[in-house]
Parts: sequence; C-alpha cells; structure tokens
Amino acid sequence: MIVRRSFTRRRALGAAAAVAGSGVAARLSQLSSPAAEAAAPAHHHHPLVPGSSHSGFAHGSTTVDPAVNGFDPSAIMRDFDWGKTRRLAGGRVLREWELVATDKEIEIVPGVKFSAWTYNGRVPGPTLRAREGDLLRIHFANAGTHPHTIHFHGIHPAVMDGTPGIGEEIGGGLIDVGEKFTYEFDAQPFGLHLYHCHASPLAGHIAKGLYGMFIVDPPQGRPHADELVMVQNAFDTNFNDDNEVYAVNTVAFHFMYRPVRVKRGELVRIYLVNIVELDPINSFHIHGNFFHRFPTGTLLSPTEYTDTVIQGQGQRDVLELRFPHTGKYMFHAHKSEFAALGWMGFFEVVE
Ligand SMILES: [Cu+2]
Repeated sequence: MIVRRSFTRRRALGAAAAVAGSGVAARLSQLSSPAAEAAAPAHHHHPLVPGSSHSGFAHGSTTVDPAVNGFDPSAIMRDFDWGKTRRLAGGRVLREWELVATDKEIEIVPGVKFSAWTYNGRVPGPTLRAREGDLLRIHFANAGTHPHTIHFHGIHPAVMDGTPGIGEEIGGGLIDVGEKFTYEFDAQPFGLHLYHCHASPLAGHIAKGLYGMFIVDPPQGRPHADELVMVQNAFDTNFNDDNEVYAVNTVAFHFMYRPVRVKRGELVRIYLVNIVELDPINSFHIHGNFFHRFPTGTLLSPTEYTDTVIQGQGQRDVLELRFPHTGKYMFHAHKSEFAALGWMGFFEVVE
C-alpha cells in the first residue's frame, strides 16, 4: 500500500523521492537540488553558490515559456502602465485604466500549474504609474467567478477604498461577478504603493494572484534610471496554508535563466514589494553591491545603505544602486528557504 503524505515544503523537499506522486515536489527537486539541501538539517553548506557541485541549475531545466502564461516576468520588470491620459481644464492630468478580474491557469515553475485569479490576465497585475496630484480613474470589471475588489494603498475617500461593506451606496464595496465599478481618487502621496483585492477571506484572494504595484512619482520626478519592478510573491500550490513556490514576478527561478541585464555605472532603481501570504517576512539581498534604501519611496533621501532589506507583507522599498563592476551577481531572499524554493536570480552587469 502506498501511503501518500501531503506535500509540505518543510518536511517533504528533503525527501522528494518519497512524494513522487506530487508533481510539485518532483519538479522542484528536479529544478533545484538546493531546495532539498535547504530542507535537510544535516547539510550546512551554502545552498546558493552558483556553479558549485551542489547547484542543480545547470541540468537543462529552464524557465516557463512566456507564451504559456501570456506574460513574461522579464517584461513585467520594465513594464510601467501610465494609463490613458488627457489634460483636464485647469491643466491637471487625468489617467484612466481598465482592470478586469479573470480566473486563469498559470505556470509558476515549468510543469507546475496554478489556478490563479488575475487582474488583466497577469500576475502580478499591471504596474500602474502616475504623478502626484494626477486624477486617477480605474474602471474595474469583475469577469471572475467570485466577488472581488481593488483596494489601493494611498490616501483617498473611504468609498473608494475597495473594502467590502464600504461605499456600497455608490456601487462600491464588494464587486459581484459580472459587475463593474470605477475607483476615482487623487494620486497621493508620492511613493511606492500597491493594490490588491480585499474580498474575504483576504489571504485567499491575495494568494490567488490579485495584486499589483502602484507607483506615484514625486511632482519633480526622480533622477533618470533603469527602473525595475520586483513583486515578491509565492504560491500555495496544494492549499495546505503553506507556500511551496516563491518568486519575483511569479515564475520561480526565472531570473536564474534570464538574468536582469544592467549597465555598469548606470543608476538602477528597484521598486520592491512583498505581497507574500502565509509567511511573516520576506527579504531581498544582493551580492557584491550595496544600495540606498528609500522606505515606501515617500522621502527623497535614503535612510539606509545596505545590501539586504527585510519586508513584511505589504511593505515596499525603492532601492537605488550603481554596479561598479561587470559580471553576474545573485539577488535572492536572504530567507534561504524561500531562495531555495524559487526566489533567486542573477543580475548581469555589462559595459
Ligand atoms: Cu478577490
């Protein structure tokens, strides 16, 4: 008789062979021998050393074909949606977006599917970007199979908050299947924010993929830079209230195979958000470089010069750096367990 134990990342990855019935375990162990190492307490070597004999990445595995999902984590990194704009009488800029919630199966590791709920068919949703003081209208349509909302971080009237039970008198609050609502508010304050569904159970709706980045630029803008979007996310593939797959922009290990190419000496600005459910913290660490940290992006001077940042859920930071040397540098969660389960990648610094 075959006893099938449920697949949990903490106990099963170290013995992936014992759970061969689980596609996730099999795929992850195939992709990543460091995962197995991280889960095995007897091992003490660093699981993240690229090219070491313990690294499983050079064995022909690759990332998910972007054509499968209809979105590409690399493209998302430099994709900013400024909306449809027009100038109002008085000179103010109006920005408008259409966001549609849909159910969609996505692939988060080659061979591992996840039944997601999405904004506009992608996880994370589009990175909405505005300038402080703009008037914003987000036309939301719920084409999914559950009631949803869009809850924006920022400063706005209660009825525009996307919270169930609030704003129902004007058609807001929870937006039923087939219903629509337009959120309208001013872009403020400048900084790095986010949006996500606020239907309950909240953890369930966020974990399914209904979130995205919301950037408000300061009125005077920020210095020109190569700007990168990094949404730290994770997936509970078997609904056991524990994540099995971690990533930046959804596809585990994607940036191991498609390094983020940047220019030596050029200013790089990273918009970093943690939206991971079910874990209290996440983190970002870069090898061989240091960055300036602007918490929430709401002040124009950095508060820290470091190489690691810890974030709770919903926390975000703007990070700025210049790479003085060419070459490949890892970035990964300095929560090694998450790194081993997909949250790691490379910068490739070129002349
Ligand atoms: Cu929802």
